[in-house]
Amino acid sequence: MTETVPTRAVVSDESPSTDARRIGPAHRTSHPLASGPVVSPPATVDGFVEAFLAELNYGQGTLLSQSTLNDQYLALARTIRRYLMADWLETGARRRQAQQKTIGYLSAEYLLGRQLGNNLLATNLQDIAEVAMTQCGIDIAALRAQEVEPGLGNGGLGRLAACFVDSLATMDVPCIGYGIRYEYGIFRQTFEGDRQVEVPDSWLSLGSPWEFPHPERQVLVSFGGQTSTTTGEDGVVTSTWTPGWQVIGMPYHYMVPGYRNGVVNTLRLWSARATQAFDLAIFNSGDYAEAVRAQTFAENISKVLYPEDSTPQGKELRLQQQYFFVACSLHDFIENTIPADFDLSRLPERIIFQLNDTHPVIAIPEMMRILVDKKGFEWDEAWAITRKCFAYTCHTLLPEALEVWSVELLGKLLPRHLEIIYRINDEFLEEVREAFPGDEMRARRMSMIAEHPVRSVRMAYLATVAGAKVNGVAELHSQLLRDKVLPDFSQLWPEKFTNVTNGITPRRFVRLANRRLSELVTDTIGDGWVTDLDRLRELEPLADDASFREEFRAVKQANKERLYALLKVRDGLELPREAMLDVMVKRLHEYKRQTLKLLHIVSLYDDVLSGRVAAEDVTPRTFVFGAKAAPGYHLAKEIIFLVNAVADTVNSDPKVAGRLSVAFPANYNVTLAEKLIPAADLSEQISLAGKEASGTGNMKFALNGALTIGTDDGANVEIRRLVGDDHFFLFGMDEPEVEQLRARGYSPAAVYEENARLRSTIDLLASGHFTGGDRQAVGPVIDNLLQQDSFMVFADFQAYLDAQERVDAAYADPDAWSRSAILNVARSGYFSSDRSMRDYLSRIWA
Ligand code: NBG
Repeated sequence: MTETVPTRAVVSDESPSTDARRIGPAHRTSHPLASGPVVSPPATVDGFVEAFLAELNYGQGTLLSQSTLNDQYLALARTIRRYLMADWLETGARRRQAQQKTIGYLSAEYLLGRQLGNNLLATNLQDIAEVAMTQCGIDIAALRAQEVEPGLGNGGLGRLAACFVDSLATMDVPCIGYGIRYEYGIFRQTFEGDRQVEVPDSWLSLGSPWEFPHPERQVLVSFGGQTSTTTGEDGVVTSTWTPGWQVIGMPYHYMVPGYRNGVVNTLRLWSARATQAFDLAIFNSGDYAEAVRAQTFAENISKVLYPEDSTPQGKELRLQQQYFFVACSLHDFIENTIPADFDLSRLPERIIFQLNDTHPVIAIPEMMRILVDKKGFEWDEAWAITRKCFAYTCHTLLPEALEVWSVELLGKLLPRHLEIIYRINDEFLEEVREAFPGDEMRARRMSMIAEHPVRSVRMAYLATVAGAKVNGVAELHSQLLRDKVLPDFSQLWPEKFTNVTNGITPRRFVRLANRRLSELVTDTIGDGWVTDLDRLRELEPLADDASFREEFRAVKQANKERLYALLKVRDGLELPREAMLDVMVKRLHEYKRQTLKLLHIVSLYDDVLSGRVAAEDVTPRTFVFGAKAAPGYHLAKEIIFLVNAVADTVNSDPKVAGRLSVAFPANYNVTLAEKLIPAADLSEQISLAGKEASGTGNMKFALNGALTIGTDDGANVEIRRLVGDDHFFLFGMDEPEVEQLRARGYSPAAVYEENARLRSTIDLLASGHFTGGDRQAVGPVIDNLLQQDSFMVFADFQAYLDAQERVDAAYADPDAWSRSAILNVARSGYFSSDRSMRDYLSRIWA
C-alpha cells in the first residue's frame, strides 16, 4: 500500500484516510508507446539544436530571437535532461525489478555544485552542445555562468555526500540520496569594509531546471502532542502517539547520472508544505496574517540551511528539519519504494541507511516506531531489524560537535521517540552491566542520556549502539574515534568499528575542473583513469620526462591565467602572472588555523619592512584564501576581517610589490573551487593535529598537482604516505605531542616571549599597521592567541615557517617541483570516491 497525502489532512498519526485523492498513475492505455522506452533526441548537433529550440519554444514559451540568457540557460538544461531521461526511467525500472539492496544515504547536506557541466560530461555531449549553441548564436560559456549552484551544504560533509552519490551512480550501485531541499542554501558571502556580510542565497529564484517535484509521493509528518499507554487484554502495554501538528513533505527528484554508463540514480530532497495553505474562514474575516500563519510555520522547516560547520546549534527548528527529512525518507522507502506486500522482517536485505553524521540519527527511533507502533512487530524483533538497517559515519573529533538534544526539547517535539530512546537505552545499559558487572561508572559513561549540564540525548551514542557499523573518515580519525571519542563502545564491540577514508569524485574535480590536465593525462595513458583512478600510477615514469614536465607546467600556468582572468572580473583582483600560488580554502574555523597562514604572511612582510630580508630575495607568492564563517561565530569573523586588512595593506605596499600579494575572493563555493584548485601550486592543510577528521580539499589539490604543506592530521597522513615524504612538506606537532603539550600546560604567552620572530610578527599586527592605526580592531584575534590559543598556533609557528622555507627552496627548482607535482597526481588515485564506495560496500554495506 502506498500512502499519499489527503488534500485535507486530519491531525492524527494514522496513515491518511482512504478517501485521500490519489494523484498516482491514473490508468494504463493500450497505446503502443505508453509503456515503451522513451526516446532521447539524436546525439547530433542537429538533434541537439532541434531539442533545444523545442525547449525554448514549448518549455520557455519564447523564440530564440526574443529569449533572454536565462531562457536559454533553462532551455539548455532541459535539453540535457532529455538525453538523461530514458536512462533515468530505465534505471528506475531496472531497480524496481531487481529488488537489490539499496543504499539509503541520509544526509542533511548535499553540496552539489553546478549541474550543467557535470551532466554534459556524463552524457558525453560537451562538444555537441557547444557547436549546437554556436549554431544558435549563443556562447555556451555564458549559459554555464548563468547557473546558480545549489549550495545545500556547508563544506566537506555536504560535498562528500555529493561525491558519494556520483560514485555510486558511476558504479551502478542502487542508491537513493535523501536530504532536504532548502529554499535558501549556504549564504552568499560579501565583504563590506573587510567584514563578512551574509546575503540570502535564493538559488531557486530564476528557476530550477534540474528538479522534478513529485506531489504524488508526498508524505505527512507529525510532531508534538503526547503519548498515552493502554494495557491490552493480553497484558501488553501499547503506546499511542497523538501528535499536535503535521506538515507535508514534498519530494523533489534530482538526476544523479553515472559517468557515461547509462545509469541515472535519484537524489530525493524534501520540501515542507503546510497541510492547509490557509484558513479561508480567517482570511475572509480579514486577518490575512493569521490566515497564513500555519503555512509560514510549516514551510520554515525547509526554508534555510543552518550555516554552522562542525559545531551544531541545538535549535528546535534544526531538530524539526532532521526529523522531517528522515521521517519522509523512511516512509518513502518502506511505503513507496519496496513492494506493498514486502515482508519487513527482511528489510535489512533491501536497505541500509547510511547516517551521514548525527544529523539523521533520529531515524533510528523512527524506524522502531514504524515497526512497533504501525506494523505490529514485537519490540525485540523490531530492534533486531533496526540494528541491521543503519550504519553511522562520524565526521568529527571536536567534542563540541557531537550533537546532543535536550530531553525537554525532544520530549516536546517527539514524545514517542523519546520514550523509544529511553527503552533502547535501558536495555543497552543492561547489556553493559552484564558485560561489566559492578562497573556502574562505565554504565553511566555509556548512557545515551547525559545528565549534565542538562538532561540530553547523545545522538552519537544512540547511533553507535544501533548502527551495524561505525566508521571514521580517515585512518587517524578512525583510530582516535575508537581510542578517544568512543573508547567504551569500541571495547564492548571492537568489530563494529571500521575506517573508510574519504574520497572525491575525479569526474568533477579533475575531468571537469581541470580540462587541460585531463587532456594531457588522457593523451598519455588513455581515458580509463576517469573511472579507475589508480591508473594515474602509469604517469609515474613521466615525472622524469623533461618534455612531459614542460607540458605539465604549461597546464598549470594556463590554469592560473584562467583563474586570474576570472578573479579580475569576479572580484576586481589584479594578480601577478608569475608567482607561486599558495592556497588555503575551507570553512573558517579556529582549528583549521587560518591565523597560522596569516602569521606566515605577516612575518614575510615584516622581514622586508624591517630590512631583515631584501624584497628581491623573497620568493614571489600569491596567497589565496577562501572561507565562510558561520554568522554567529564572532572570532571567525574577526579573523576574516584581519585577513582582508592584511591583504589591503600588503597589496598596496610598493615595498613588496611583485613579491607578496594576498587575495580573498568572497563567497568560496564549489564553482570557485573548480577554478582555484587546478591553478594552485601549494595546498595549505595546516589544522592542529588531531582535529581535522579527514579533509577532502587536501585530496583535490594533490590530484590537481599541488604540493601539500601540512600537519600529520586527517587524511594528510595517508596523502603523505602515498606521495612520499620528499613530495610533501610536513611540519608541526603530531597528535600525541599535542596531547603531551596540553598535559604539561601550554602557554602561548611563553612562546611569544621566547620566539623573536613571532614577537615581531604579533607586534606588527597589534600595532595597528594593517588597520589604519586602529589597535582595537586587531584585539580580539591577538588577545585570543596570546591568552588562549586553543589550537596551538604559536606552538607550531616556528615549525611552519621553517617548512615554508623548504617550500621556497623547492620551488626555486622548477624541474624538481614539477616532478613532485606529477608524482602527487600519479600517486593519489587512492583518493577517488569510487574507492571509498568500494570500501563502504565491502566493510559496511555487505
Ligand atoms: C567534516 C570534517 C572534515 C571531513 C568532512 C567529511 C563535519 C562535521 N565534518 O575533516 O571536519 O573531511 O567532514 O568527512 O562537517
